[in-house]
Amino acid sequence: MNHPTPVCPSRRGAIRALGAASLLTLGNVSGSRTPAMAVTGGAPASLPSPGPVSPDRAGEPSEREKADRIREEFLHAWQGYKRHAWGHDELLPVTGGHREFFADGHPVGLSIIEALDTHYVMGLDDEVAHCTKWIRTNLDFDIDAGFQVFEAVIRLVGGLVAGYLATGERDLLTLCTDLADRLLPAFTKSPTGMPYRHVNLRTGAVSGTVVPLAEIGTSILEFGVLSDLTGDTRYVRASKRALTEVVRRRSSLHLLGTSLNVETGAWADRECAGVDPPVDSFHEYLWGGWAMFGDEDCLGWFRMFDASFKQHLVERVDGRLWFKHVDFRTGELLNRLQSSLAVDVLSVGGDNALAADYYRSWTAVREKYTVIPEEIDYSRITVTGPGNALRPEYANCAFELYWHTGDPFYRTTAWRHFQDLTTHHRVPGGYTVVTDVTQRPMAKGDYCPAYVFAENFKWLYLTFADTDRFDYAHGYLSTEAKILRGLRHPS
Ligand code: DMJ
Repeated sequence: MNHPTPVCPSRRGAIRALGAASLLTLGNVSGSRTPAMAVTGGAPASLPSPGPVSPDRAGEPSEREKADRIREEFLHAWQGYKRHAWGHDELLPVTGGHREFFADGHPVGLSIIEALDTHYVMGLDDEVAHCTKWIRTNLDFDIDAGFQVFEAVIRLVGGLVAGYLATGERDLLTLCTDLADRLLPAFTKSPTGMPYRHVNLRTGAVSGTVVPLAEIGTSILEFGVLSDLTGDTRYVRASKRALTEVVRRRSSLHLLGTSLNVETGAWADRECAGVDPPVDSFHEYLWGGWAMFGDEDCLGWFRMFDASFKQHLVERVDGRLWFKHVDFRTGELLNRLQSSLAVDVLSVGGDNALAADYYRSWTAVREKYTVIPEEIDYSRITVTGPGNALRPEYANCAFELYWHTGDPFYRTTAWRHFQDLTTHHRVPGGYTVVTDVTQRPMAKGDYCPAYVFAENFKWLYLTFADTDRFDYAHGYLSTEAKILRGLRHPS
């Protein structure tokens, strides 16, 4: 990767792995994310130091002012949640309603948990206190309902761990451990060790035997940190076994299908989705296993798939980089669909020209449609999924590439993205999804996914703020933007 404007000469490769989400329908928000499939770094990842705040240009807010604007808009979204949906999982910002994400009738305050470390890095200490009080008073995972394991790990386990790291509140860690213990049967009851899709938090009953790879293999960061904090290795061992079982089922091309039957271990399809959901964050967490815990197996696997992606999936159309879908056994082309959730396929493994190229491909899509649609056919950049479920991946990618390279292009495009976000997703009650980016005015839906409080505004804020609450040199964030390493507590 080029380093056009290195902010800090000591910067070197290695940024955290990234993620992306799976379901492409609005309001159905499961998923995982995508890694940069190129490795150059040898050591565990670290974020480079922040650069100096750039001077004002004529008519342009300073970087600090931009960070403040982003925080204001985060608070606009948050006030909507507090006003209309407090204690429920998610806000319906147009009608002022709410919905539960995991199980009807069983709120777990998902948006509150998602927001914890965002409040902290933004210096919103009263909100942190308000949230932790609600959690201490109300949260109880003894719930007789099936929870989706992947989502519970990245959002709830990750959120509580990050909240604990931000606040030091033991209750958060205790609740997190209780939840993880309730999720473990999904792994331990499986004959292969690859987790079932759902587990009943009270009874431990499991269900969902055909599981996409992102849902099988996106837990080593959260469970690994939990094992480190508690000294209980059951969590990280469960995650590592699941990864191992997937990797050993690769084809002779060193490619993977999309979903496995976790009881029989058989592939459920022949499609290699590559960097797209619902596989994406499986690869991201291979890098994460190395970057956070120094796991050499994870690094080797990441490199193996990286090489295979470059050999079998990469293609360029009109100079733009994309990743095609192929039969994972033969390499035969299946389609040229690409999910916007893959936009943060970037520099997980260090300097990576592919990561920068891919961001530029999606920047071209953003420039064409203003708001990036959920899915395109990249052969002619036509829209196949017209909505945008307030996706955070473009901002995620801009943050990573900015701190990786210091190239002001990423701040410029991130700011443009933020402005479009406020233009097209903002409503009086907060922020909401767009259902068709090709219409003018854009058609809006009525839904604010909880990940908005974890991701969109945090990525943008960290891109412009030079906060002393985050260690830009060593920080590491999960696929759900949970800060699992690098929260600082300046006196
Ligand atoms: C979030 O839950 C996370 O980013 C996850 O990895 C994928 N899907 C959504 C965002 O689109």
